[in-house]
Amino acid sequence: MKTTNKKLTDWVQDIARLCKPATIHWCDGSQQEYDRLCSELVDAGTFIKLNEELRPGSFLARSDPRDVARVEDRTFICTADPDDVGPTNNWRDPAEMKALLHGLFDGAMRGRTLYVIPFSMGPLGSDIAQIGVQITDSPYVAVSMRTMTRMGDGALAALGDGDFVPCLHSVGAPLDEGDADVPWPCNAEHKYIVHFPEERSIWSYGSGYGGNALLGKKCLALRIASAMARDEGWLAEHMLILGLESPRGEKTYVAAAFPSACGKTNLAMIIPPKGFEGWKAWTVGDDIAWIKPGADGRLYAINPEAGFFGVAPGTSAKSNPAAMSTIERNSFFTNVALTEDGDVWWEAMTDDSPARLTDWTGQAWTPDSGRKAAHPNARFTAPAGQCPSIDPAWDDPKGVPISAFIFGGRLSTTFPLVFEARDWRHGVYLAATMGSEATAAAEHQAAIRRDPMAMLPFCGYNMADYWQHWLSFAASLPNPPKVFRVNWFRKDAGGRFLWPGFGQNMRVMEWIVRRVQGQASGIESPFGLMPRYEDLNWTGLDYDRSAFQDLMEIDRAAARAEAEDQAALFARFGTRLPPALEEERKELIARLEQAPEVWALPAA
Ligand code: O2Y
Ligand code: MN
Repeated sequence: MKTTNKKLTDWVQDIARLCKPATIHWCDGSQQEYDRLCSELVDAGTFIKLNEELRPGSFLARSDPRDVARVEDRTFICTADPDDVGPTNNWRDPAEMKALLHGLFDGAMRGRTLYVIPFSMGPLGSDIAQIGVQITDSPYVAVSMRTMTRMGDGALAALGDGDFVPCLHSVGAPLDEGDADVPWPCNAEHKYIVHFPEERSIWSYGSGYGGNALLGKKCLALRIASAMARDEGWLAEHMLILGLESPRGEKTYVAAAFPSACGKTNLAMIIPPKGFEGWKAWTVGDDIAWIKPGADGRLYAINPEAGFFGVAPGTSAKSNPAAMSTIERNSFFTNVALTEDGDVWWEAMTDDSPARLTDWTGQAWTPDSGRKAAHPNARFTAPAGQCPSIDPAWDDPKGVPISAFIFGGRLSTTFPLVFEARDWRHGVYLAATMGSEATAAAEHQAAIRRDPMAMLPFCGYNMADYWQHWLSFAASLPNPPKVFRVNWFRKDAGGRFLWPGFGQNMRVMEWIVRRVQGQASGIESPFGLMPRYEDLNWTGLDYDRSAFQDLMEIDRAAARAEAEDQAALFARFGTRLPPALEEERKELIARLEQAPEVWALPAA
C-alpha cells in the first residue's frame, strides 16, 4: 500500500471486514499487472485471447446472458428528501438502502480477491478532474478500469491526502470452499446500482457489466458528478467533445448530446467528406464532458474518461473508420461473435456475414441461424489514445474551450436538419425537450421519448433543478456558447432518409463553426435560426435546393402538436419546473400561430 490517506486506508479496511475477501490487491496500473490479470482472466475462462496477428493484445469476454446491459430499474439515488431526486429517478431512503446493502455485501467477496483501484476521471492533476477509488472483486473490471480511466499509482499520487469518491462494487457471487467459479460471475437475483449523492459514494452489487460495474463512467462521471457540478457551479454532461479545424488552422470545439442510437460515436469521430479538403475533425471525447468556467470567462471541457466503451454492432469501416482503427489492438470485446480465425465480428461490421461463427453465447452460428451473432449491446473497450483522430489536447489538464452546444435526437418528422437557439434560455428549453422517436414512425407524428440533454438515466438529482442549474449557469459567463438542435434522421413520406448523414454532417458542423465565428448567416424560423441553401457548403455533394427545402420545412400542425406534447414532460415536475421553460414553450406556440401552415425557406 503506497498511501497514507486515512480516509482511504480506513475505508479499505472497513470494506474488507464487511466483504471478507480471500486476498486484497492494490492496483498500481502497470503493464505487468495488466498482463498478469489478463492472463489470469484467460485461465479463468472469462477472456478468450484473440488471434495475436489479427487483433494483437485483445480479448473476447462473454457475459452471463442475464447480465448484458445497464439496469435502469435497479439503479437508485438515495437522498434524505425524495423530491431531491425527482420523478425521473428511483428514490430510496439512504439509511434503509445502506442497511439492505450491508446485508448483501456481508461476505460477498468470500473466496475472491478484493482489488483496490485508485483512478482519476480526467487528466492527472487537472482542476476539472476528480479522483475515485473503486473496490471490486472482478478482475475484468480491474483491467477495464485501466483502459477507461487513468488508473493506479499516478491516481494515488494525485489523490495524496485529499478526498475521493468511494465506489464499492461486487459481482455478488461469493465462492465457498469447494465451489467452482464460472467465467462471468454475477448475481442473477439481486442487482443494485446505488448512488448517495449527499455523501458522494456509490455501491454496486450483482452485475459485472459495463456501466453497472465500471463505476467511474455513468455512476461517478454523470450521476455523482452532476450533483457535484450543481453544488460547485460546473457541468457534468453526457456529451461528446469534438474539435473542428478549418483549413486556416482555426480550431473550434463543440460539445454535443444525443440519446442512444443517434450516431454519437460517429459524430465524435467524423471524417470530413469530399469537398472539405483541409478540414480536420479531432476527437476529445465520445461520451462524457466535464465543463468548467475558466478565469477568462470561457468554458473549458475535459473528457473524464481515457477509453471508449462503444456499441460494437453497426460499427464498420463505412460507418466509423476511426473507431475501427482504434479497436485494432489492445482492446476488449464483450458479447460479440468469434470468427473461425480467432477474430471478432458483429452485425453490419462487414457487408456479408461470415459463413460460420461462434455467437456471443458461445454457440455455433451461421447466417441462417435466425438470431443475432453479437448481442445488440455488445461493446468494445479501447484506449482513447489509439483513435487516429484523437485531439492533441485530449489529455491537456486545462481542457479545451467550448464554443457551442449541440443537441440532437432521432426524429423522422417535424424537426429540420439544424437550427440555432435564439439565446441561452431558448437553448436550455430545446435541450430539455429533446428526445427520439420511441418506435419507427409510420404515422405523421410518432411518440417522442423525451431524454432531456440525453441525461434522463444519468442525472443524479431532480431534473427540474438540473434545468434551473443550466438556466442560471450562463449568468456567470460574459459570452455563453451558442446552442443548436440537429436532426440527421428526417424522412420523406415514403420513409426514406432525407439527409445522407455520417460524414456529410460535417456540412452542418461547418455552418455551426461559422455561426460561432460570426461568419455565417441564416434566416429566422419559428423554431430558431436556420441556414438557407446558400448558407451551407455544398462542394462535393449533389444535394439540390428542393430536397433541402423539404428537409428544413416546418409543418405548423406537427410543430404545434410537438409543443403541446412537451407539456406532459413539464407537468411531471410540478412547481419545481423553472417557469422560464414553460414560458419558452408558450412563446414557441405563439410564434407558430403567426406562421404559415407550412413554413418554408425562401425559394431562390
Ligand atoms: O450497457 C452499458 O452498460 C453501457 S451504457 C453506455 C456505454 C457507453 C456509452 N454510453 C452508454 C449509454 O448508455 O449512454
Ligand atoms: Mn453514453
